Amino acid sequence: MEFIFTIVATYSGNSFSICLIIDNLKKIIMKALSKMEVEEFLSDNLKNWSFDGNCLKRDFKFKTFVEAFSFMTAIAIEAEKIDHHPDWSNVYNSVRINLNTHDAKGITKLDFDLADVIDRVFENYK
Ligand code: H2B
Repeated sequence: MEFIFTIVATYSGNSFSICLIIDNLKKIIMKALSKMEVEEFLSDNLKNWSFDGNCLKRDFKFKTFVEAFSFMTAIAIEAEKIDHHPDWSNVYNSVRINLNTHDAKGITKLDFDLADVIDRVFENYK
């Protein structure tokens, strides 16, 4: 549906739309990885994340609510840059993050990239 909206935007002269079409196509075509591929990548590269068969998961704890919220804000800025966004929840000083690629209905490289970004951001809060 979003893809169709993007095509409509192209014909109405939006100069960013060709990039958006390519991005959306990439996400639609992008194949979800198998359970084994995901588990293998996690154990080799993202040791702090787990996989429940649906999402990559990690829980984070902070000293205060403000630190937790600041962490989320920093991630939000990075997520916008790569146009890939976490599913998350915050309760006081804890943040629970779930990652998957909605468009591909599974885990893709984008989720590994975002998990890596999140781990790097977290380094500043340890
Ligand atoms: N984030 C995640 N986690 N999965 C997606 O499929 C996704 C996203 N799609 N962020 C993006 C935005 C898409 O809806 C836009 C149009 O690029």
